[in-house]
Amino acid sequence: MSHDILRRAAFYRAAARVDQLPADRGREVAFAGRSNAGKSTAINVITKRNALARTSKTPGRTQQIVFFRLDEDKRLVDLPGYGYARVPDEVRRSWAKLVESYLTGRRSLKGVVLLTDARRPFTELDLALVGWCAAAAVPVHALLTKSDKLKRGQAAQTLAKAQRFNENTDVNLTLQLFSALKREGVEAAADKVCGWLED
Ligand SMILES: Nc1nc2c(ncn2[C@@H]2O[C@H](COP(=O)(O)OP(=O)(O)OP(=O)(O)O)[C@@H](O)[C@H]2O)c(=O)[nH]1
Ligand SMILES: [Mg+2]
Repeated sequence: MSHDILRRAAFYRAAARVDQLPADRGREVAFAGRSNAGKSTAINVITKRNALARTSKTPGRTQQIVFFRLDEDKRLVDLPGYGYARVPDEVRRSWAKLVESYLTGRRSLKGVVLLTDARRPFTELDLALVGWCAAAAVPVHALLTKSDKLKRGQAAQTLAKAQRFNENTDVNLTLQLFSALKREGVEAAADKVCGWLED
């Protein structure tokens, strides 16, 4: 599958409130996950545009939904991270409101890429997010990320365990190992994203 369209990504807009979202038409794919899981890094390696999405060593910084435009009616979306302990309750509540209403009310949203750390995948908040997606009938593709931090055998075990876990839930999500650092699984992830964008 050609991934050319991903290379055209350019910053489009940021929204801190639902009324700031761009027009809900065309097709978009969103990246979600805990703070520091590697959402922005994944967007950069998948688009092969190194400085596109801002990455940081300080988790919990981005509290906005950031839109990248691919063409007239296709977009990638960087969702604000969650699960960062040192965030005031008020910020946490406004995060939940923004992300839940985006996920459940967005007609152009065709799929969510969920970044979850391969060393401790599927935290409670990850599962809450998967639940919102399931309620909205939005498919989820999980990237078990930072797989470079695991030995090969451990990574394979983690994947198998996550697959078994997935078979025992009613939400159906697909999953794979991913490492932005070692460029593992980048093509497979880009295939998934392009498939959703093209339908
Ligand atoms: N080892 C390793 N580190 C990674 C990988 N992907 C991202 N990181 C690092 O993880 C940190 C966080 O990455 P970001 O892409 O900024 O994470 P984020 O999910 O966008 O974080 P927020 O915007 O705060 O929610 C950075 O220091 C990255 O360099 C990976 O595959 N392997
Ligand atoms: Mg980020």
